[in-house]
Amino acid sequence: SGSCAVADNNRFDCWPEYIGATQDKCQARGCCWQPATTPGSPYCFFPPDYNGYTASNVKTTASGVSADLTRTTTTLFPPDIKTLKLQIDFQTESRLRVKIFDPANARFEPPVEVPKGAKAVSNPQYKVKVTESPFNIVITRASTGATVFDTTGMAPFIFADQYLQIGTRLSSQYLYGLGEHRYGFLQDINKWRKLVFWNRDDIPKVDNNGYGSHPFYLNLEPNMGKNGVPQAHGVLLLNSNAGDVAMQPYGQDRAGALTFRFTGGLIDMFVLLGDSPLSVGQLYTQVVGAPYMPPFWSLGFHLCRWGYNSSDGLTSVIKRNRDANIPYDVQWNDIDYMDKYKDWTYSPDNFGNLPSIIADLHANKQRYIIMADPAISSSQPAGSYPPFDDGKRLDTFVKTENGDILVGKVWPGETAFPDFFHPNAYTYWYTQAKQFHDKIAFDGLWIDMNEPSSFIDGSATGCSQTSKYNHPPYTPGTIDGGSLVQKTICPSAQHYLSAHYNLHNMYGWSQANITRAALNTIYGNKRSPIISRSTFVGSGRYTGHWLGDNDSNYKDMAYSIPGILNFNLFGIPLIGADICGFRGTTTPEMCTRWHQLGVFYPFMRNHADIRSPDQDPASFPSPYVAHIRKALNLRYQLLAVLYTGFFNANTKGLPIVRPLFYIYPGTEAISNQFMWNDQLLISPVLTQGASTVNAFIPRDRFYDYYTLSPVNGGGRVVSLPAPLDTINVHIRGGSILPLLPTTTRTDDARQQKFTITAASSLNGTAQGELFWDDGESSNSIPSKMYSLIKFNLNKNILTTTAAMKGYMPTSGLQAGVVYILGVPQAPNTVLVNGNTEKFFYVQGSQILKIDELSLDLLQANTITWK
Ligand code: MIG
Repeated sequence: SGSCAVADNNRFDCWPEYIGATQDKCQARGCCWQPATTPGSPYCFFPPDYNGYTASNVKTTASGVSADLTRTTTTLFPPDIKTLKLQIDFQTESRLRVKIFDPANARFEPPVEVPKGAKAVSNPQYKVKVTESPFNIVITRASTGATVFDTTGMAPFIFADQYLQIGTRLSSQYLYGLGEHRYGFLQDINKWRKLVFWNRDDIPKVDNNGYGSHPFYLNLEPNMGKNGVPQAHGVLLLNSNAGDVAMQPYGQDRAGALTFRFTGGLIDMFVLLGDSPLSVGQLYTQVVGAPYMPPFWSLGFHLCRWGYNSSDGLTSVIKRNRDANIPYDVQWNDIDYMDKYKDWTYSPDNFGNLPSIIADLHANKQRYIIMADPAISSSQPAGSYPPFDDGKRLDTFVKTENGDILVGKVWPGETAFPDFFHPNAYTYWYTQAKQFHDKIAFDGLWIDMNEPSSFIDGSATGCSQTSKYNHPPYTPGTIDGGSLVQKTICPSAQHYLSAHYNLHNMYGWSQANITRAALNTIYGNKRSPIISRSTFVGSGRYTGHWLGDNDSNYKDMAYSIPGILNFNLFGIPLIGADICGFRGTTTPEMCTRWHQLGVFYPFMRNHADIRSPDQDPASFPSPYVAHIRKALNLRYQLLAVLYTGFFNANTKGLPIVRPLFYIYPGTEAISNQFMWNDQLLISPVLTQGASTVNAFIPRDRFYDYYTLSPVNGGGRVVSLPAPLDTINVHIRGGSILPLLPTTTRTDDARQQKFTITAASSLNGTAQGELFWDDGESSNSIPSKMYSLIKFNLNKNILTTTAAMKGYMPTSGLQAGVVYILGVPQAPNTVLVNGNTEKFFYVQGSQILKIDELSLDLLQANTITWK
C-alpha cells in the first residue's frame, strides 16, 4: 500500500525478534513488508500511521506535565495496557523525569535510589510539548531548539505487559554510552546496530550483551556551548528488564534514531541537558549517585592471577616482585585459595599458611584482596557449612517459583544464590564476611560471576515452561539466540522483591550494594575497594569494575580504552582491564606496552587465566622488568593526581578518564588516545613492533611529560618516538600537577615531598589542585577532615593556597621542587615568599626549576620571577 513507501533509513523494525520474519507473519502484525537495499534496514516495518496512543487531559504546570494515554488497538505482543498515565517532572533547570506507567496496576520498578524534583522550576533549559493525537513527546533545548528527546515519526510507542517500545530521534550522529558492550567509544549509527541489555558471563565480543547493563547515552547537539565545545544531553532509561536498543541512520541529515525495547517494568527516563558533554556526566551522577571514594592504597599496582595454586606458588611470586623492586601495593587471590571452591573458606592443603602470608604482606605495607563469588555450595552435610546453613535459616536464597531454594551449578558444584534484595541479606552476608575476615584479614573484595553466572541453564531442575517469565513473547537477541535462561538462573526464580526476570540485570548491583554495607561495618571508618564484574546503573556508588575476560593480544588492549571511557561516563571511575590480557599467552613486549597503558587505568591490575603462563612483572627477562618498573614508577608519581581525580569524581561527579572531544571538537571518533582529567594526554602504543606512535595533538600548548619541553599541537596526527620503555604522555598547558617521587609502596609515597609542575597555557596561566587526607578514613570528605591545596599560575606569579585545612599530617605537607614550564625568558631573580632563591633555567625548553624547597602547602605561598 502507499503508506508502505518508506525510505530504507526511515523504517522502524516491526520484527524485532532475533529470527523468523516472513512476509505473511509481518503483514499479520499490520506491518509493511518491502525489501530494502540498505544493508541492515528492515524488510518488516511499521507503517507510518501505525495506530498508537492518544493523549488527553494534558496539564502543564511549573513543575511538569501530566496526561492520560489511551489506545484501542493491540500490538505485536499483547496484552497491551490500554490506559496509561504520563507524568513528566521538571526536576531541576537541566533535568526532567519522564514516567509512563499503568495507573491501575503497580508494575516493577528498579530499586535504584533516585532524586526527587523541586516543586517548581523557574527557568528550565528545556521545552516540553505533548501532542494528543497521535501522542508524542517532544523535548527541545529552549535556547536553541535542538532536539533532546522526540518520539515524532519514530518507532511507535508501545506499552504491553512484556513489551515496551519507545523511540527518539537523535540531535547528531555523535552518540556514546549504552553499555556494557564492546565497541569504539563513538557508536556508529550507520551500521544498524542493536545492543542487548541482559547481563551475561561471556568473553567480551563486539556488540554482544556484556557483564553489565547501562541504558544511558550521551548525544552531542549541533550548537556550541560554553568553552568551545558542543552542548549535549544525556538520557537514562531506568529499566532493569531484558531489553535492547536499535540504532539507525535516519532522515536527510542521517542524524540517527534510537529505538528502546524492554520486556517489562515501565518507562522511567531521566533527561539531562548539559552545557557540554562533561557536564552531562556530572548531571548523570547526580541522578545515580556519586562514585565511591577509594582508599589511596587501592590506586597502587595490583597483582593477581588465577592459579597460584598453593602458598608456595603465591609466596614465590610475591618475593620475586619485591626483590625486583616493583612498585606493588596489592596482592590478590582468585578462587584457587578456597577449599574446594567454597566461599568463605581457604584450602587447608594448598593454602594452610595463608594467614601468615597476609601478615607478611601487611608487614610490608601491602594489602590483600580475595574473591567472593555469590554462589554458595548447597551440597555440604547439614551443620557443616555455615554460609549455606545460615542462608537457609535466614531465608536469604533465591527460590524457585514453588518456594524451594533454587539450585544451580558454579565452581563448588551445586549452589544456592543469595538474594541480595532480601531484608536479611545484609545480616547474612556481613556475618559470613566478618567471620572469614577474623581468619583471613583481607582488605577488599572481588565479586565475580554475579551476572549471575551458572554452569547449568536455569536450575538443576530446569525452568518452568509455563511461566510467563522464562519464554516471554519477545526476547532480545542475546548471544544465546534470544534465550534468557542460558548460563544463568531461571527468570521465573523468586527474589524477595520480585521475579529474577525483573532483577537479573541488577544482581551484580545488589551483591555490590550488600558487600559495600558489610565491608563498611567490618572496617569501621576505613574505606575498602570492591571490584565487581556485573554492574548496573548506579553501581559506582558501591564498587569499581574490571572489563572481564580479555585476551592477550593488541586488539583487546586497544578495546580497553573505550571500555574505560564508558565506565567513567557511567559513574564507575574505578575501572581497569586485565593488564597483559587474561586468556592466552602474552609476550614480554605486549606486556610492557600494556603496563604502560595500565598506568592510566584508574584501577591498575595485572591478572591472568589459570591456563596462562606467569605474566607478573618479575617473570620477564631483565630489560622488560626494567621497562615495566619504569611504567609503574610513572604510576606512583601520578598517585596524588589520580587521588585528586577521585575526590572530584566523588564530590562533583567528574570523570577521570576522558575522551579528547570533551575539550577539543573534531576529535569525536578518537579512542586510541585519551585524557586524564583535563591535564594529561595519553597516546599509548597499541601495536606490536612499534618504535613510534601516531598521535593526534590538538591545536593547543602541551609539554612532553619526560623532557618538560613545550609542544605546540597543530591539530593533526604526528608520529612520535615511542621506544619500548616509554609511553607518550603530554601535560596540557594550563594544568598544575602535584607529583610524587617514585616509591614502591603508596604508604611510602604519602611521606614524600611533592614536586609541583606548573605548565603554562598559551596565555601564560594554569590551575591545579591537590586533595589530601589520611588516605583511608570514610568520614574524611563528609567531615571535612581533608586538605585542599589550590595552585594558580598567572604569567610570572605562582601561588599556592590551602582552601581547606582539615588534614594536617605531623610530617607536614610540603613541596620540595617546583617546575614552571613555558617560561619564555630566563629570569634574573626568583623570589619564594619574598626571599631570593637559586634556580635553574633551561633555555631551549623554557623550563624554570626551583629545588631544595620546603614549601609548607598548608600555608599560602607565592613564587615570582623576573
Ligand atoms: O569461570 O575465578 O572473569 O577474572 O579469574 C571463571 C576465576 C571465573 C572469571 C573472571 C576471572 C577469574 C575467573 N572467573
